[in-house]
Amino acid sequence: MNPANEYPSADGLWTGLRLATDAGVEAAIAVTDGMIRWVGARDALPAEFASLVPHDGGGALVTPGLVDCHTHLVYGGQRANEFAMRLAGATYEEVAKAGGGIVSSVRATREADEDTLFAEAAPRLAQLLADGVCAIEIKSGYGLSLEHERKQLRVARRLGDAYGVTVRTTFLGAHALPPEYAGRSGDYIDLVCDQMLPALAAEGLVDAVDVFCERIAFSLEETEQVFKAAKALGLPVKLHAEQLSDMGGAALAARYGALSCDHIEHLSAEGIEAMRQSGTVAVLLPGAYYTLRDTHLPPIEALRAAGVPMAVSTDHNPGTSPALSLLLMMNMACTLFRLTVPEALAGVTVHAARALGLSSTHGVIAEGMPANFVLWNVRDAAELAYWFGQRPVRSVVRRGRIAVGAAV
Ligand code: DI6
Ligand code: FE
Repeated sequence: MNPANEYPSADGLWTGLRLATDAGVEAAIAVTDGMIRWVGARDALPAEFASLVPHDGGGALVTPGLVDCHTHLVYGGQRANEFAMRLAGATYEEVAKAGGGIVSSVRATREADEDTLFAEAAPRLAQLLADGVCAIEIKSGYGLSLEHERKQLRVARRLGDAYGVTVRTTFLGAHALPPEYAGRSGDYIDLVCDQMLPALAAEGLVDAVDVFCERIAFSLEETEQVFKAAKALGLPVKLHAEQLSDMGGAALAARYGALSCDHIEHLSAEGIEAMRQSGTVAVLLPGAYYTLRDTHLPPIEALRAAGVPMAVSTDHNPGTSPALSLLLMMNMACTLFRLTVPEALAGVTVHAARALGLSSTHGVIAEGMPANFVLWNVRDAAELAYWFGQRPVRSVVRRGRIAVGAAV
């Protein structure tokens, strides 16, 4: 299956557009060889682009292609049973301690072969893409052995090829302690650092390295050991930091120049200052906050005051965020976290791209960048966050191809 082969070229002159930043003026975008050659007010279009094949945007609002910068999209099975347990009163930590949680997805992922994992993840990816996603991060972390982590990362790469979407793979071998290492956390981290990560990096399967730094996962010292191994291989790091408690993970990650710190409900003032200094993106994950019925808000006002860029992502995973709509996450980021609409839009575009090290190719509509943009059937950019359960996509141009919507 390779749907990307079917997408028509987006080369040509796109007119009848309104930019979210300047919606009162008709805008145009010139695309050749899949690249944006020019963007601006239609009236100012250079003559050299006037004869390109026309694409009529019909007055649509246009935004950069969305970027989902934190997902655990590839896994076996699902965990609706835990949803029921939580409804009956169990907490996430209690579910994990009862043998559920991440480890139950590890069992199902290990049992599934590569084709099965691909077939299960593909419709989930298709849902996200239908919302205008043009780049996505996919983490490993449900294999927890070289063989099974490799399987997940290979599926992530295959999904990118099949759907013509930019996929950044993140190695999250330090997600949970596999059952066969019970009581031997140090030995497992040695395996992650000395064998799994170097082997998978050598196979070109790792774009970044992540750790779940938490009471129910790995300590600060273990996190630093993984970061050192990543740095030795020249790989950028990111961190699941301060989700359930303040472990000091964000400050550590910032010392290693992390691309992002994610979750951060319990982020301290020191953590914010360290992230500000290192230019680390704060990735907000309202789907997990909502699912876990968390009440401890991330320190949005302090992040805003410090000028730390805030991204918004689905955190799609079978346990704490079975979310398949980045637009819904924009809504939740506004409603639950009190982001403004422009902040939420920047959170799923320019800042999300930065959280993946993709600032030169994604997150903005600019000359010289690959054509990744979305046409929306809305009057006002606020509608992208206002509706929920609505998908006002008119067309998605992804990697220079019209991936969603009729050719116009
Ligand atoms: N934080 C999360 O949100 C996911 N992993 C993590 O470290 C949850 C993963 C799961 O419950 O399966
Ligand atoms: Fe996560």
